[in-house]
Amino acid sequence: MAVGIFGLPQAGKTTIFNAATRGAAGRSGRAGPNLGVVKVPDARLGVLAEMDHPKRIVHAEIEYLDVPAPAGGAEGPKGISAEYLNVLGGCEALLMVARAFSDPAVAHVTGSVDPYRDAASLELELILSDIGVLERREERVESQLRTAKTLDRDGLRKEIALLASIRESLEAEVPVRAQALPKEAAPFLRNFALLSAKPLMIVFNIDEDDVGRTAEIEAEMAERLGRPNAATAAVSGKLETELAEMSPEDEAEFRESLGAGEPGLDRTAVLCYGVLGLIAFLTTGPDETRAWAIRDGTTALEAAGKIHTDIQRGFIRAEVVAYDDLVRAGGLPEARKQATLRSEGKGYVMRDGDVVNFLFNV
Ligand SMILES: Nc1nc2c(ncn2[C@@H]2O[C@H](COP(=O)(O)OP(=O)(O)O)[C@@H](O)[C@H]2O)c(=O)[nH]1
Ligand SMILES: [Mg+2]
Repeated sequence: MAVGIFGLPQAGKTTIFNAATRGAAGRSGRAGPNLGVVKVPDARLGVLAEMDHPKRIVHAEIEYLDVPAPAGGAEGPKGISAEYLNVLGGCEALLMVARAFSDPAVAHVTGSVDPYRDAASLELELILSDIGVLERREERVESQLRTAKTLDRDGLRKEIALLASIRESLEAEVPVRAQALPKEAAPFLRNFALLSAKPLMIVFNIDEDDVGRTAEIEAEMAERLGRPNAATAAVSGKLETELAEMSPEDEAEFRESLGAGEPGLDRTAVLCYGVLGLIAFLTTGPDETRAWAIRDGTTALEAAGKIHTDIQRGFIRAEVVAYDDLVRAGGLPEARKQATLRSEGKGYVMRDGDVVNFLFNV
């Protein structure tokens, strides 16, 4: 589940990536995109662990890819490099970083601090890249149509009409993720890896001094940038870097003294999870308490396969209790007594926070 980070040069992409992954870019020591793994915070794991005292707690994870911006050309600075277009195309979601910090010591590539302007131009870059992809495909299909057998013509004409309608909406600056598209569009969209179709997370890299105003900044972002399949957050890259270098105890204390509230990067990871359409089911026992990321809509049988193919193959049934019910009961035996522990079959659609024990036989 990779999230591709993009944005203008000097916006703080690598800074935020490093703070989130605790320095993965520094360790990789190579040019090109940096890859790092981030734990998705989940307070429920700690609560379950207090019941079971497991040997370890395992969080769900997301991968971040820090993709360098191009050096800049005649048309001015850009956020998406042709060189790494396929890298972003391969990601399941995109995370845009826009500069909102004012530090005069860091040159601003667009001349002044205006994250809303930069976010709009970056969104336009995604759209223009997609228009290019669609135009090239339309040309190809039109030339196929000229030589196609009568039988194949209908399908090709339908494809051209679909491509043209997506392109026209893009020309009106509606990203694919916000377009209402027919079901038939899904396989085409998967093939083309259109960037504006991907869930988008917009992060403003704010001044350290503005951290106390995070909620206010985020409210404005949500109002001005909030759209279907898009989420917004404000984070101070510089502050998060300093905090990432501290021990967890010092970090907690320092955050409290700043009134910094919940860590911005934790919030970002949780929001990424949300825009990706992911939920978590939980397993717990003496060995480990663990969160497993699944797409919303995943069945019990598919969820079992996440843990192990044997559990999927030998699936008998799933014992399921909602996290809240389990906590209220105080433990699995009590939940069983209160009959909040249910027995579910293969086709059960998993819900976020289901605590599950799969019964299987191989
Ligand atoms: N004052 C301040 N400087 C920052 C912040 N984030 C990044 N920088 C600085 O801006 C420069 C560019 O940051 P970098 O993360 O390399 O940007 P990238 O090109 O988007 O990867 C570096 O000198 C960083 O130290 C921030 O939140 N506050
Ligand atoms: Mg960088």
